[in-house]
Amino acid sequence: MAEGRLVIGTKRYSSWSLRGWLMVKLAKLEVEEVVVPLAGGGGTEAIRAISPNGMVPYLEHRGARMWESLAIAEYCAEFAPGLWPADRAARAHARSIASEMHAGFRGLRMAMPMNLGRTFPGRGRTPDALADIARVEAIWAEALKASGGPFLFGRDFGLADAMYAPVVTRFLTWQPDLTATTRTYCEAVRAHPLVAQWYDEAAKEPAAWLLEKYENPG
Ligand SMILES: N[C@@H](CCC(=O)N[C@@H](CS)C(=O)NCC(=O)O)C(=O)O
Repeated sequence: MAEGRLVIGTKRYSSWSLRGWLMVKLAKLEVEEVVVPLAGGGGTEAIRAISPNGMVPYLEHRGARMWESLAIAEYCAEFAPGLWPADRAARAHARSIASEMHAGFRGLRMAMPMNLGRTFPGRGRTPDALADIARVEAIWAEALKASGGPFLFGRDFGLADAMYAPVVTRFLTWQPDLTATTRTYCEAVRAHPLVAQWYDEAAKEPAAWLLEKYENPG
């Protein structure tokens, strides 16, 4: 029986929802999934009516209420501590890059929004986006070198990977020039069963949920 609910937005577009959903699935929390189609441009009325900050993901579980994906990450790690690396220094590293994702990369997010159903090769390459991509590639290369991959902190897909999974989808959609290390990591993330499930479910969303601004970006 469900012990709460996870409220998320349109799977095709909602990058933060993907993060929260992956975390909750990885921790195996039993919650009902509530998908609210994004209105576009923020301020979706149905989300504001449910979530304290008017945003998704929003999680309720056994009397706890959480918004902000890092709060959801830490809650999930209470149930599944292995979602952060076991080694203390690696764990500090994982939390640092997860926080860096949460706080930054605005240039990338603005120029290359998530759209799981389209490809826009060669587009969106603003200077800010390219600078963010260079930093993301450096972050991934450092973690993968230390861990040996295929995921950022080793064999298992963890919370740091969940934080960066929407960046992988952006790279697959917008196809900037990437190093071989980045491309290999993107393939590993795309092939993860939960990421594949999210893509499959996104492809089944109704056409009425499509938003012009993401389907035909300027
Ligand atoms: N800082 C938040 C960001 C959440 C966020 O920006 N979510 C977007 C969807 S990807 C949202 O809910 N926007 C409101 C809307 O589109 O109505 C987090 O870490 O979860």
